[in-house]
Amino acid sequence: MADEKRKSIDPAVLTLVEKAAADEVMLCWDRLDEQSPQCGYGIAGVCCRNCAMGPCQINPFGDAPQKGVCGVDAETIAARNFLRSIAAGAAAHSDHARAVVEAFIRTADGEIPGFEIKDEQKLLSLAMDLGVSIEGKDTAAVAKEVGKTLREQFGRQDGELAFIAKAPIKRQELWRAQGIVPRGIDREIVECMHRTHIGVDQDYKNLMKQASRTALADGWGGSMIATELQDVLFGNPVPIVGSVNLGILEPDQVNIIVHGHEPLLSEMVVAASRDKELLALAKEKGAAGINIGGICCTANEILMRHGIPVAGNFLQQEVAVVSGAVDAMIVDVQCTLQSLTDVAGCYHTALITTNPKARFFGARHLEFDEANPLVAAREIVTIAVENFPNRKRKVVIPTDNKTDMVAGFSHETINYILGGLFRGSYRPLNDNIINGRIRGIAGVVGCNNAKVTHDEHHVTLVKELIANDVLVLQTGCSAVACAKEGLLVPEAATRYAGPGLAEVCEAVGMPPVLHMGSCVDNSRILMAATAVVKEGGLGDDISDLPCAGAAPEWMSEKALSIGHYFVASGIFTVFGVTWPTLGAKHLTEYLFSGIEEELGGKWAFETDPVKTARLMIDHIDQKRHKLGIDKARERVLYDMEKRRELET
Ligand code: BF8
Repeated sequence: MADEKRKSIDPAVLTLVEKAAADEVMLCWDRLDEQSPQCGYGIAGVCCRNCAMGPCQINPFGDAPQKGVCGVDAETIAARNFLRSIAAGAAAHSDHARAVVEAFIRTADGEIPGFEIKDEQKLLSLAMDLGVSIEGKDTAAVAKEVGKTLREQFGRQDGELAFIAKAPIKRQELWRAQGIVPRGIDREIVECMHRTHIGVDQDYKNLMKQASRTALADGWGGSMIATELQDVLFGNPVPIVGSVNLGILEPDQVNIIVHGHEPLLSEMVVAASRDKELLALAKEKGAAGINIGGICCTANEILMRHGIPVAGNFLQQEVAVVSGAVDAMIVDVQCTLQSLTDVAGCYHTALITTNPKARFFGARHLEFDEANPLVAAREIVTIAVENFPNRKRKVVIPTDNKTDMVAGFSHETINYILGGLFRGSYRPLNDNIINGRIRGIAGVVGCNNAKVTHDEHHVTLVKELIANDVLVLQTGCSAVACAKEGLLVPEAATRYAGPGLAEVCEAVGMPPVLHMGSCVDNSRILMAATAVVKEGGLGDDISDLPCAGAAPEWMSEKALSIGHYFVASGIFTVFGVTWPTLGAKHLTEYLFSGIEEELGGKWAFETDPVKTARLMIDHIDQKRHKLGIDKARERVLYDMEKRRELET
């Protein structure tokens, strides 16, 4: 990119991009330049390399070739590729969930020192959801049975995943009628791989049915299991103030960045960083203290539960190291760039991998032993502390770039904030949607992508939505982008929100943009939507709600799985940057339109964030019209009688 400013809207990133250039360090934007122009067949989703007669490519402009060696056409190739991506995304979330379940069972067995059941209330409600009897059992026994029941969800061969029953009844019936209720998490993922092998499923609509079933196994399966059990283990999040961006790095302290997705080790690293002996060691090495910061979803997890600052989102991982102030970066799984080894090699940063599933050639590997997590965490912190005196290049910390934010809005917390401690309820939210102060709800989630200006699309889209009275729920890197812009504090309501949304936010003291956690926590958005349906007055299915979803800077296969479980749950979902089936006309038309008749939700693709907001708002308005609440947008104070009228 010729214009450096096109790389990011974040001044902290631009400062360090400049430093990287001066230090002759290559970043992802440089590699994108090297890779450009990228393969058009790959971009359009019509390259097949599923057998050794290929790779075969179909000309998306209708000229030859139109068939692969086996006779496959563009529709089948793109549908298979799309399905394989969803399988990979669902696998990533669900394998994370498996690790959580295993740690949960071991915690219940008392095998992991330092871990305990922090939220007994949530454990009991989980037990009730799963039909686990609590009669005469202590917490550990209930936890063990809950853990085992959830572990079985992975290997089930038939029946229905347990959390399907949490969805609105009408949605469950629709899934059954469509034959897309997931049976077992692993089974659905394996079936994706089978169906996409050469010579198996050749019907794009049938392939999309499996896409829906697998994505649902993620959203209402793996991701939901991870969220629920992490809440029980580490505590259900409640609103907490934190700070965000690279200005959180401290020049005179040992800086440790935890990066990745599994909060198990990071929880212990946080504990170790407060250890008196290690703090004394830090002092001995000339440091004023030990500072922990997070990147990617691990950041969201430890922010929500401990208020640990967030250093940045996906595209900030390299530049964090370029600051020269990161003494150790600890990575586990997902969204960790292989280039970190090269970048860390240019500075003094110790790059430490911790998960046997994700080792980096050239990085130090320190396996996280669950049986003794504090030992591994102490070792990691010690490495960082001892590395502090080795800072060899100029340290540049964009100290001005640090913003306050509020995180930790679980769907239970929204209930409490809006309804009050003794009458927790979604009623006030529903009422404010019905009376038009809140026009609708949007889930804006997902990644950064080096192909578009970092954070710009998230921030522009979310500002546009809240200005139009749409309450925004966020997770993942999107939440971090908007937090840096100052949208995740209550004051943002007065500054950026439309009058109706601002009025509601000011009345309850909440931001117009609610941080709901990491990417597995998109399951919280499903639960919030379900709670709104169950509260009544806004239809009887998620697809009736004035709501929409978006991932304007997506890049990962996990994002595709999330998007598809939003669609299969009845939500209109818009993705930006690029769309992976554009070379297959019929499949694309089906995903953008025909699928709505079956699922009540559909996809859209739009690269302009303002137009994306318009699509979402139009959809919200259509749903309001169908519910007969579109007229309620004039601001009127309703008495109880009028309110009852609206609900009938
Ligand atoms: O799972 S939003 S870049 S960090 S994939 Fe990755 Fe995308 Fe960020 Fe978390 Ni989610």
